[in-house]
Amino acid sequence: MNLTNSEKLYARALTLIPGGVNSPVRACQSVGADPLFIDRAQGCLIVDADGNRYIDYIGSWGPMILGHRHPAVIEAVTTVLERGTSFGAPTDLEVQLAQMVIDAVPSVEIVRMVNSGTEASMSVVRLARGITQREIIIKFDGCYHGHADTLLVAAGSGVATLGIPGSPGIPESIAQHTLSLPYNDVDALTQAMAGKGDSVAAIIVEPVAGNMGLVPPQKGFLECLRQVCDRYGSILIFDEVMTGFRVAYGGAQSLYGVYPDLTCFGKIIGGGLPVGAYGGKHDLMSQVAPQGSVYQAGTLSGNPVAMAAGIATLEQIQKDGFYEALDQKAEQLLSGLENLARKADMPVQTQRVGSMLGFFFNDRPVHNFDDAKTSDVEKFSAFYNGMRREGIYIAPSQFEALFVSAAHETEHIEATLDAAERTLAELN
Ligand code: HOZ
Repeated sequence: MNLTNSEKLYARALTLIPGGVNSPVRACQSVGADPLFIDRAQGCLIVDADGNRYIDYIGSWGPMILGHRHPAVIEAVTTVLERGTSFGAPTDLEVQLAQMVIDAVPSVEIVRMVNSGTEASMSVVRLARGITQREIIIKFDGCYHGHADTLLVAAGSGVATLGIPGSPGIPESIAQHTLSLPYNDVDALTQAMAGKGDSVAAIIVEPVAGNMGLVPPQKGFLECLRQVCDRYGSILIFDEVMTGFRVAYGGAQSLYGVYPDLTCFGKIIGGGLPVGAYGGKHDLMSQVAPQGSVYQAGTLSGNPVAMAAGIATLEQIQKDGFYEALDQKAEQLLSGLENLARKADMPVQTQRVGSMLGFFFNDRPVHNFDDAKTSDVEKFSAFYNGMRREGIYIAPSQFEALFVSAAHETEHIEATLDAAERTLAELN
């Protein structure tokens, strides 16, 4: 039997890399497929190692809001390469990106650059515990904040996709300080805070949940988080790794008008290179070393190549009308999918915040992780595989979001809807 290049690479990768991949979801295990190995991408198109072209709705899991290889990003990266790739010392570029993040995000007065979203959320949790001298962290079922020990409890994304409750290797003495509550459940939250609020260092939340599929906050949920944190002296952390600069230039906090004490960033601010960041009010962030005593460091933090890609990306997306145009494309896709599902008599739940979409094979509304888990994952697998055969590249998990980029044009969305129509017809 002739193997494809992706199959050959995967077979080799399996002998060299755990599970053949460097991040679990991309192994495509839960949809019963092998991963595609990617050769290159341009705009909203991604090309695998066998030369097959796909319309890409993963967008590197969020960063590629401009599409792949946007000329401004490529030029910025190429220019900075003439200066060097890493100095382990401050540069003008990190000052420039910090200024842009602070100007964009209402609650951020000062910001520290790191290398990933995981690093950002791990660092804010340490900071919150250091400031409050408390241990308990509240998170929400199905929210994913990276793979730091404290936060890998009842998590979304790969943990949800693989259907595992947590991870071996996290000592009970650490996990016991993390309390996970149902998303969008104001009663559970107020009750938990009434019992333990005085010991809660921080509440961390994805203001729009994007790691259990896409689940928007219901009216009053984010407001309630703010209220209980103020009442009990706990720190409110928004994990805007996905939503920052995605659902609006100022992130979900500017969209909903609820402002956290600390915010985590990643994805878009690196323009496709590895960047994370965390920031907030001066009085809290001044506790970070070397100004304060809460330690956090990194050789590649503020890396000039990554900073240049982030700056170039933010310069493009702050242009007038950028988000309006992007949201229109996402709405065209979402309403098209809704119509097709109705026509095919297929029960689906669709949700959208800006250019992030959720598409659940479920006949009931999805407001939290328990709801998301009642989705028909077998139907999703069949849909994923059908769409992939049609040349449409969506996340290989019911518990991830779809991302539309500025490079998706009407013709791409129409082609996607044609593919979805054929695929849904096959599912019936
Ligand atoms: N956990 C991320 C998605 N929510 C990244 C998955 C990957 O890169 O494979």
